[in-house]
Amino acid sequence: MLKVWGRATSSNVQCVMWCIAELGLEVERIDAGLMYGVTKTPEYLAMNPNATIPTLVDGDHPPLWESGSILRYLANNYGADPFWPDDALERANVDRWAEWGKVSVQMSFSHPIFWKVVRTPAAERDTEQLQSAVTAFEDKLRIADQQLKQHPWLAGEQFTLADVMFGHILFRYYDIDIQRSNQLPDLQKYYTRLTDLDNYRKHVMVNYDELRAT
Ligand SMILES: N[C@@H](CCC(=O)N[C@@H](CS)C(=O)NCC(=O)O)C(=O)O
Repeated sequence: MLKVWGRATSSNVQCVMWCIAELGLEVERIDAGLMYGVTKTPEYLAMNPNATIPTLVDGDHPPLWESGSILRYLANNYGADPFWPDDALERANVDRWAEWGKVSVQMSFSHPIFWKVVRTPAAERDTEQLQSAVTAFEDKLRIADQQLKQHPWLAGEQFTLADVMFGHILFRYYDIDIQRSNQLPDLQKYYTRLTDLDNYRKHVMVNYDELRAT
């Protein structure tokens, strides 16, 4: 049985929970982080010295942290071709898009945009800085839009780990109160396709009011 520590409103927890659901595995999720506490207790720090979420424990194995490494562990241990291809080159193709989504794309969204809009009181927002962060983020999304013009899924013809590691960011991008580009038509269609997936709706399209600045 898998155990995941982390609140349902954490995007890093969401991609792990979505992946677990896509792999059809059973999991228990334990609320932790921010208002839920837990992460600074000695017991938690013994599992994850970073005091961050998510942390995953699979049965009797040692705890894992860093969502990217958790996702690759899940795919390696429980995933199958084509979600996580057997062939090294095909896997590397999926992995480059997965890494790109989880690192390059997420980093230019979570703190510079989502955090600034949702966690910062309106009076303290720097509109100009926010708009330039959105422009830089959309420059990255344009790369996905071009790829999705030619293929239904991010790494090609099949739904893969890359869609989980990239796609989980899109709910918040399309949901928050920002001025979005209307020049990403294939990304928009892809997002609509993601919202048709039960597991995406359940684990990613999660209300994040508890994160809002008061
Ligand atoms: N690189 C780490 C980042 C982990 C991280 O910063 N998680 C955030 C939540 S998305 C966190 O722990 N925030 C503090 C908290 O919720 O208490 C990963 O991908 O797992």
